[in-house]
Amino acid sequence: MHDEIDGLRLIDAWISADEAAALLCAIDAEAWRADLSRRVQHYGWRYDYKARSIDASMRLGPLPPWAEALADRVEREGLSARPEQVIVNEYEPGQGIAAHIDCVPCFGPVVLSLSLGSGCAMDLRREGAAPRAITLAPRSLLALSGEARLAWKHGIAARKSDVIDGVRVARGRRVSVTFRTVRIESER
Ligand SMILES: O=C(O)CCC(=O)C(=O)O
Repeated sequence: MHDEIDGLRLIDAWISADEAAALLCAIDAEAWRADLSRRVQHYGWRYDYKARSIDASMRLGPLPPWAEALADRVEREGLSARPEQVIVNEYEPGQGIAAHIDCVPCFGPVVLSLSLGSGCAMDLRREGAAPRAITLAPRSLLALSGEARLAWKHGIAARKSDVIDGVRVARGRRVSVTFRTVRIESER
């Protein structure tokens, strides 16, 4: 558990440098969607950002082999029930993601995010609490459950550098791989 936020767990070096390089290669060989301000890939289930919904028509098919292998590992290590949906986000320096709570009726109780490429600072905000920032190091796995999943918003500021332990660190290209279980309409 993280010192300050219930349900926040950050596992450094969850994968090796070789695994990270191979994953980036596999991801870059896939097609990117460019309909947001950043490029994304969706697997397992498509997610509608505007409607904030998932229904049975949005099933895309099985995860690609590299994502299946990671989902196996997540399940084996007891980090979450087996993830069924993966979103890959690409952030060039200067790009971020608005503070949000992942759709509660769409996704299960644990959200996981693997960082590839560059690290970055992630901001966490909850009404009535002081904002926090955590450092997502390359190859780290962030697990959000409990209050960290349901009560705290997480986001990444759109900027080109972060101050980490008092030192300004330039961002490079970061690719995150998020894993979720899905709660579809017919199962609610
Ligand atoms: O890039 C990340 O680590 C977070 C991604 C995220 O919050 C999302 O896809 O909803």
